[in-house]
Amino acid sequence: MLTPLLEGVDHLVLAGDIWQQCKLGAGRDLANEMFRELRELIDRRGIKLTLLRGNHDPDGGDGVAWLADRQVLVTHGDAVYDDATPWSREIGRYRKQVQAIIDQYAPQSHLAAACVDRARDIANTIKPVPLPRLPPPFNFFATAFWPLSRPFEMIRVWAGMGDQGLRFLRHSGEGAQVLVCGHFHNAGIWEERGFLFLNTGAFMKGARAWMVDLDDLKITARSIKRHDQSFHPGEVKGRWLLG
Ligand SMILES: [Mn+2]
Repeated sequence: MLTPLLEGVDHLVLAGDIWQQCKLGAGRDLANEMFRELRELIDRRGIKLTLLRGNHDPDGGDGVAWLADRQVLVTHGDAVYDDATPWSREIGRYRKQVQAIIDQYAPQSHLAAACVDRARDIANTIKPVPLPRLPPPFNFFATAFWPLSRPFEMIRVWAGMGDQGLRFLRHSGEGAQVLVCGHFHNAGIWEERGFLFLNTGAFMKGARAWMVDLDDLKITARSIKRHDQSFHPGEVKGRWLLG
């Protein structure tokens, strides 16, 4: 299904939160099989693969990829906020530990590499709190609305993450002009005074999935469209010349 997206690609960066299921109980075998298949597909085509880690798979992969002479910074996105996932169900329970991690990295917060390590440490600290087992649609409401601050945090971050991404790029981007990440499930383009933040959204119900093409001269953001049982590069959302 993903093959059409690999057309003409020589280096693929996957920005995290993709192999969590390989370690979880339910569906683990299928997830491992799919992940192996994906890597084979990429390998067979001679594509260089960079796997970045995300907050759901913090143990594997690098935290950042620098591209186009360090003009472009790619990272999962949980480094963008000091506390990584402010909407997380568990964050209230771990507030003290999370603050200690933030304080520990504060002197290096102007470095992207330190911010992604901070995000990894937070992801490894916060342990999932099991939800009560409820029949649908109650399970959805429990996921989305418990604790009660969660939907408000989600909306605050969802609405504010564009500006926050640009702040992160200016403060921690080490001179990069472009930040590409996912994590927030909100595909879009944010630009300010020569800085560009692209969010590729998410492959999940209710979210849009985008991809970003980079060549020697330009960077292109486009949607991903599904048809004929496979995913294809879609409409161009924006294109910029690199300096
Ligand atoms: Mn994430």
